[in-house]
Amino acid sequence: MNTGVRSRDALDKSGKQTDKSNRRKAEERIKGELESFIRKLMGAKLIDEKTKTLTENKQNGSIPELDIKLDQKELKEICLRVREQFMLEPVLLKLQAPICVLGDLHGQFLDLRVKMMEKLGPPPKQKYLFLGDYVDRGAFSLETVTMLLAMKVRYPKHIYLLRGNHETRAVNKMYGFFDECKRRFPDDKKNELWTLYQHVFNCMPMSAVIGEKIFCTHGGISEDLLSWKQFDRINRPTDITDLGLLTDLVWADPCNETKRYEMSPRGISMVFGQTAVEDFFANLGIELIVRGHQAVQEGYEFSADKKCLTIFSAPAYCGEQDNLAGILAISKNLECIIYTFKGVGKNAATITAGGQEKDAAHPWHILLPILQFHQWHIPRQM
Ligand SMILES: [Mn+2]
Repeated sequence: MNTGVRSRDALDKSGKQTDKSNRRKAEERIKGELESFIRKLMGAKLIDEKTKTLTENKQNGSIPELDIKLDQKELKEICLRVREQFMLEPVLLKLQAPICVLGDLHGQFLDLRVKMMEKLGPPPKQKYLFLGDYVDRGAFSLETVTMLLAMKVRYPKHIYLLRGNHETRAVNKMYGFFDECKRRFPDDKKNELWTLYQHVFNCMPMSAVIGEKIFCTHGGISEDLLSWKQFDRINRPTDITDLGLLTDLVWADPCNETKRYEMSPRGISMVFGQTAVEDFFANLGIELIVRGHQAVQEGYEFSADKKCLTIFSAPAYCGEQDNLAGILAISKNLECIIYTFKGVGKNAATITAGGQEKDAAHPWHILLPILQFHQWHIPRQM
């Protein structure tokens, strides 16, 4: 026997073992870091006494602040990791219920966290699908999108994030996210952080099918979408331009005055009517479309003879409207329940004014009751 070879074998083996255990240690460390990042955000509070009792939205030129600091390095690490995670998943997700579906959030971080996550339970307690539009308009785009991205890396099977039209370079440069990154990281002269988020957005999945019956996307259906196989031909990373399938998936709206498809008054993409929806259902075996993209007063709204449901999850949108937020909970047998919530802002002020001194630091906790309850069944074909 050649002892030299044998000892080399032994070395290789123990080398591999060390590799494995190092990798395991590194994975555990990353998990721990992600969990502490999520904990930090789940515990964040507003620091400005004035804004706390008003609303988390920008008001009279004052921008509210949280009592936590975001570390640029940490954000970058989460972006790089979640980008890999998105690339491991298909562009069209196939998901199973039970699952909670949320629509547009638009940087309303406290509404998301306090009214929704704390009520329903964060992942992995609950499985979530988000329909996009995490950033822009609200004061906390960075917290909103990054908390969800961190949850995606840590609990990839319990949270799924679709892309909205605001998860595109051209849109979030204009409507708040770019300015927020600049304001909060003024030393980042080349906008590296903002650019890195665009790389993440360019890898996000576009749509999902739940239980083979419920089609979920940010905007709507497309005249060009005739087969699921089309999703396999979408190569990521990709930006979204102003024409075609990807554009419709994040920009289209339902319209009760239209039968099939017509040009959208938005000046981009199309509106779709009931016949278009029925053709889509017949062609692809779908029984319900769930989408976000429009600020609806009750937090949810049906169109196309209840075949299309809009879910909007930013209550008191921009601090200017008094709309409710909606959440769709889908049970294992595809029973759908819509919950609606008020925001943490103006209503919280009313309650604290009523003398709830003890809860003043968290005025929203006492405003949790479900305001409305709706339930209907999707007719399942046997
Ligand atoms: Mn939108």
